[in-house]
Amino acid sequence: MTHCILLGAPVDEGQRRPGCLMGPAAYRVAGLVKTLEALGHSVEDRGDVIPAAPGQEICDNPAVHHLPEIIGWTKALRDATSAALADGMPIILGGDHSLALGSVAGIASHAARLGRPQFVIWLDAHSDFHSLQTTTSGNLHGTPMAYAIGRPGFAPFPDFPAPIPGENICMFGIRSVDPAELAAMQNSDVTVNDMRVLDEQGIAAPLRSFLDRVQAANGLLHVSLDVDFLDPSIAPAVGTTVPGGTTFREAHLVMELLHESGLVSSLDLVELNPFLDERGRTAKLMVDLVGSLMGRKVFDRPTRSY
Ligand code: NNH
Ligand code: MN
Ligand code: MN
Ligand code: MN
Repeated sequence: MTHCILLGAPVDEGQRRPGCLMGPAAYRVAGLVKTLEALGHSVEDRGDVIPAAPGQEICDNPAVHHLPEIIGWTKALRDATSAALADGMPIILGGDHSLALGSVAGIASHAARLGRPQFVIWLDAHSDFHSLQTTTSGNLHGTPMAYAIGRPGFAPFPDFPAPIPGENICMFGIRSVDPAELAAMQNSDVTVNDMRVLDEQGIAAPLRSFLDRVQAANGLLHVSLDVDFLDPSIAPAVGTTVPGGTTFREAHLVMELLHESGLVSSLDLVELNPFLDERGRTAKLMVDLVGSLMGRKVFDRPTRSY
């Protein structure tokens, strides 16, 4: 059984649709603690992280907004996440995806301390691969993967502790990539399972081949789940809806396979905007997906030997 550590990350400044700051409260209201406890896990809710005081950081791309605030969140979430990893499995309750600038930094520094390779599975409609120079929206939720891989162009941020090699990063659900992100990704070893791959091969085969690699490397695995990974027809509570997302069963299957792998060591839940929800259905779906990730199933199956 797992000791789950909840870290609220009410980050709203990484995009322009106010409401993600209500995400941590919505997960608590939707029964996240009960769901985890019913599966036999222990839960410690450390409350909402307090961001570090914003400094005077600037960058030369005028589109970028709320840079000092996001740097403040990055430092605080990095430290809170890496501290939590010493005691259990952090579950970061977002908050927009810019929170992953901090959570993934904390996770990478913990892995470096242990001397184990860090892997990341990015479940998202978007690749979030912009540097501060290439973002045209200026929304910093579009940047955490580029920071984690060690792309140049993050000078005002603290140095990323131990950049994650591209071959340790695998994306699923991708269907909206800006030209500058595409160029940078094509220059990297990141595995991009876009929706076309999932249409043709299903989600299980590419996921299993990635999990086999994590297992073979004795890696730690961080899961970053963006609400817009899901099709907006089942998950409307997100500012950046993109049609053609994953179905209810595809999403649960990912979570079930991740559970069976036994490899997951940390989780981000990001981009939930409860102000855009319909009677809490998106919050509840996200909590149910965490249930599948943490072992809820209808039938017991022999665990695949990863
Ligand atoms: N690529 C776009 C941008 O940088 C969209 C990013 N939006 C997201 N990412 N929701 O997950 O603005
Ligand atoms: Mn995202
Ligand atoms: Mn997204
Ligand atoms: Mn988004």
